[in-house]
Amino acid sequence: MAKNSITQKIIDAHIAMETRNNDSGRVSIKIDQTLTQDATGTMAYLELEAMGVERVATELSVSYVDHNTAQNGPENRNDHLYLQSVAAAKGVLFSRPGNGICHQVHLERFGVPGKTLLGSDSHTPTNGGIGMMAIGAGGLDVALAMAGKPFTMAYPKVIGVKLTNSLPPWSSAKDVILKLLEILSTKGNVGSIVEYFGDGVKSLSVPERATITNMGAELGVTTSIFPSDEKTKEFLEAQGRGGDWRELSAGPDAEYDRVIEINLAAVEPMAACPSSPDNVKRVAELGAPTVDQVLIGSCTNGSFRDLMVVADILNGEPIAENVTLAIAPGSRQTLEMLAENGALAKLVQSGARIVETACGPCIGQGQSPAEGTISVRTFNRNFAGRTGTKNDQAYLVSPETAAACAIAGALVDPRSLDRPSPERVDISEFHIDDSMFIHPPPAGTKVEIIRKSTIGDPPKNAPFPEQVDGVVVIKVGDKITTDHIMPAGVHLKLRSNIPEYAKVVFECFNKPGEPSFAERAVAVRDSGKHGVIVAGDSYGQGSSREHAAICPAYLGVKVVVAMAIERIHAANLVNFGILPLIFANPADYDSISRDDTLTIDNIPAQLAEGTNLHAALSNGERIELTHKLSADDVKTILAGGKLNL
Ligand code: MIC
Ligand code: SF4
Repeated sequence: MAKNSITQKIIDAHIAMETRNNDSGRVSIKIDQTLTQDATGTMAYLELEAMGVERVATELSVSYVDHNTAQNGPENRNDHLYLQSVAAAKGVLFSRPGNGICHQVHLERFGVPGKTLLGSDSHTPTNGGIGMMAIGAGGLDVALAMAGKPFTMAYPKVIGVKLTNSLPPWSSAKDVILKLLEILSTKGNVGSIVEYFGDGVKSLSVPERATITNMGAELGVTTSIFPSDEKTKEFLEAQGRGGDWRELSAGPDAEYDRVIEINLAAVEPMAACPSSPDNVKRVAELGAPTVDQVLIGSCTNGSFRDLMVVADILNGEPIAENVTLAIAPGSRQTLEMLAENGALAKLVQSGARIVETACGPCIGQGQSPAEGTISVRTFNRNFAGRTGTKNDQAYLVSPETAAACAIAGALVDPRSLDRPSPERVDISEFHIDDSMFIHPPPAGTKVEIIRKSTIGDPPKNAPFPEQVDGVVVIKVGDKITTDHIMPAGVHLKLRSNIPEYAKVVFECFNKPGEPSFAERAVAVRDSGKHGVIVAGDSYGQGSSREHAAICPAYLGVKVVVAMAIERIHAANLVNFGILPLIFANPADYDSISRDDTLTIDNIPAQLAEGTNLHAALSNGERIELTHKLSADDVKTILAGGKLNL
């Protein structure tokens, strides 16, 4: 327990009564606010409906439409209509398409220091920048929170990150989180919360802090959180919400499980190189390769501060002939303010293509790079293929570096531009216009929920079998992300249609002329056996998309065996009745191949007995598997998932 940390204070204020004195290593907390986005939200509200919930029980629940806004075909708009109508029916505030990316808009308009927020998106920790305990989860867990149920997580270890001094010109918040990713990497941090402290904190504005907590998701931690101080007060006052401010900081005697110190003054422009957010190098050492594309925006770097810096650096100067530059402002507030103060004109003068205030290219909705070219992005993820191009080379950088690359046409350190550093953006009044939110009508009002033909029901799952007669349908390596399991991009519009979406599970591993993963899994299922996925370390990194569990479950997968499974994905597997198991002896990973059998008998008895299970392989060898399931998780799995419960 990290005494007197911010984490501890928020947990103490939110601990659900029934979990007091429970030393299971888990804690359940009351959730004050929830957020959903359209790509995970349709399932979340279908699940809410399936649970028979009349009206949400939170202080505030917001449904954003920001992911699927391209509307190629009717599916996206069908989803929007469903989301808008179900929000009205269930008492949820609806943020219309065009209003901006959920995390940034929530920070601007609703984030409150000291409160808890559960969101069906892995970058929900963005609001940790304002001092919230903001956690990403699967849609079903968010639906349960909307229904008023507490959220259960591993009792967190707290990693204290001490920031000292202030950033030099040309370095910014993005470089700080890239530095931390270099230190902590994307794996091995499950169950921790990162808490920032030290005299360097006060040099960062709330949107800068939010860049850091946003990309903290890539560490695989539960969330990241900053104190709430004078800077937080200034931000809330500038958003016309001064009344939401309260001071929140760790005590001087706060205890952390581990402390890392970052001297901000020594932070240089950094880049996450292909194809992992923790493949971090200093931009200066990359040798200035030619760049084909620069993309600026996303929930990491789409703030007013970030785009003002970009406008200041570009200053209307034409971008290099060999690059294209696209900018997606993070919110309508930001776009309106850029339009009003003339910065937007400067960006357009430079040749920037302004795209919608939405996730857009970050989730592979357009702007895929050309083959074999370098794409420089201010986003948070560069997993292979996420851009929509095979063998892509995406580099993640700060807005300062991105702007410099657009001018130079190469991946350069912005300090090499040899020009005055951008001015600091301090703002005392944001443009407030909440007209793109739709408030739900009073409880009891009759609302018709609009369900077009592309909106299916969450699939039904049978109770878990007594014995797993498993067949290994796929064996994958380390750091498999949910983008590998359930690709987004052009398939994103299938999120409300499980039978169709399930066809592309593990698409990136399919080989031409061979049966796909989905076909192999269905063949196993139809033969009366059970699908098994075998994986290496850190399985299920990245997105909170529960489709990475729902679709495999739909195809008959019953067990995932890995060296380690990431938090949100492990919870999603449980929620949809898939047993997440870990090799007790990591060397056993080498004794299993695709198409082998894996038999586990007496599952209920073995799960009741403890954390070790015995399994038999095709060659008769017996191996030991372990799990980290709570008694409730076991109950959920045996029932065939949470909806069955
Ligand atoms: C992402 O950045 O991968 C997403 C798209 O925002 C996901 C959610 C999703 O898959 O819908 C996330 O981060 O959780
Ligand atoms: Fe949207 Fe990208 Fe942020 Fe995910 S990471 S919420 S896709 S902007």
